[in-house]
Amino acid sequence: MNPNLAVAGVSEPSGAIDPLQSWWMPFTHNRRFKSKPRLIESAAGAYYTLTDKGRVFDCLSGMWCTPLGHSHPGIVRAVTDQVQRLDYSPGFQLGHKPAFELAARIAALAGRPRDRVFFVNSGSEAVDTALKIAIGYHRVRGDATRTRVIGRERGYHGVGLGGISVGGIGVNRKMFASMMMPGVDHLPHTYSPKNMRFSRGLPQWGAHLADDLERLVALHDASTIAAVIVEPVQGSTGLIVPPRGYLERLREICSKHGMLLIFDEVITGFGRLGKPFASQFFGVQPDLTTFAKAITNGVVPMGGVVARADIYDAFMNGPEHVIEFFHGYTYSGHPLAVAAGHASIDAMVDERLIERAADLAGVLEDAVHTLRDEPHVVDIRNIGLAAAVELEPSAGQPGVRGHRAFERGLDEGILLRLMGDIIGLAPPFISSEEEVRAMIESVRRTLRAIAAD
Ligand code: PXG
Repeated sequence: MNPNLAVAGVSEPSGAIDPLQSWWMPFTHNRRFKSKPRLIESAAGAYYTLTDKGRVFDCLSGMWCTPLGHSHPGIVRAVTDQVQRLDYSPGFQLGHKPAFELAARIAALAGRPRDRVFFVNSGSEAVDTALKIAIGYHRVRGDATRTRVIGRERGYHGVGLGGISVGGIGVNRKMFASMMMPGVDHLPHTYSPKNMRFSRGLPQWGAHLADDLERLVALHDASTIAAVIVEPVQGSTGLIVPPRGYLERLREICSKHGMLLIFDEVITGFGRLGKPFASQFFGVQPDLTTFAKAITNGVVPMGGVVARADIYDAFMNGPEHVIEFFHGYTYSGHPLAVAAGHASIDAMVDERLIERAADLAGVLEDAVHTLRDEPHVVDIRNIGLAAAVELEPSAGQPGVRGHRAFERGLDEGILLRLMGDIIGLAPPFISSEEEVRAMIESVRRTLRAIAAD
């Protein structure tokens, strides 16, 4: 047994159980990881410290969660104070004031102060909650045949049963085909290398792909469709940036046919595009918005759904003694998450970090596109403070080149997030311009090194 991993107080004979084996890790090649573990010791600001590699720059802000940097003092203080005052508070039939205030602040930040916020604990729960709100909304208005939801190919909406049904990633779905929500259909994804390789920001080509929604309406009839769910920018499948005009067109078609538009803003929410929400960046207002991750800077799990005020109102028509929406989680509005949420918004506002993300976006765009002629690079795309560098897969071995880049990146002082052979970059908002440029130079050295190996 690795002594560093020993579970304190467990009196197993030495070597009987290696705790490394005990955790069945999420979205991980468990055997590969356990044969060569990568362990994180600590984090501060824009850096992690790994057990055997030292300090590395956090190129994806902790899976998009930690734009304000690790151990932000304001958040640490807020959570520490809160745990001493009120550590847990039931959220059914009771509430604590800061949770209501956080809901109001989030709606205000979204530029829609009358909207309502339903709290959950993760992006997956936010998506399943939004789907229930959408279907429930039509039902309470007497439009109960509207039960279908339209998702999109290459969409990632978490791993709940609703989320994988509307999601468009084959490997996340095939094992669970029998558990899928019925009646779901998918729009085509918008990625077309031929028409948009090396675009800076929004690709010019592809708005017409939104018209496929009219085809699905003709096929299923609008009277059977409750909602359309998309990520404004598809994150997990390699930062697929929407074509100019595409989201506007989806909005038009949804409004025309009485279908709700859901934006899954789990990664774009709270500043990644240089505006609080992607809906503000694009000037396209959805009816429901999911969020998670950066609301608490990743410190305590939290997610939620922002719902248009009249959607909430539609649920409020029944008798007052009846619960209007039979849905919720033990930890909805958890006091520690709420405290972290307030402190994160305080930091974003006081330190002007969303504006800073907007400023850094141009630095990242200019720097990342200089990688165009580096070995194996087949595309580069960017939006806001996020970018992707797509590598040509090794013949017959998808993902292998990406993994080599990950490993080599650690030697270059960067913790990369690889989505197969696509390098995702979304540095913390607190990064300096020099750190963003240095990150790209480290990626360059990494690409050259793996090409020379
Ligand atoms: N919706 C979207 C758009 C997401 O990106 C989820 C829902 C699910 O959130 P939870 O909290 O249930 O995991 C996500 C999660 C990556 C990466 O590397 C992205 C996610 C998770 C982990 C890694 O891009 N997105």
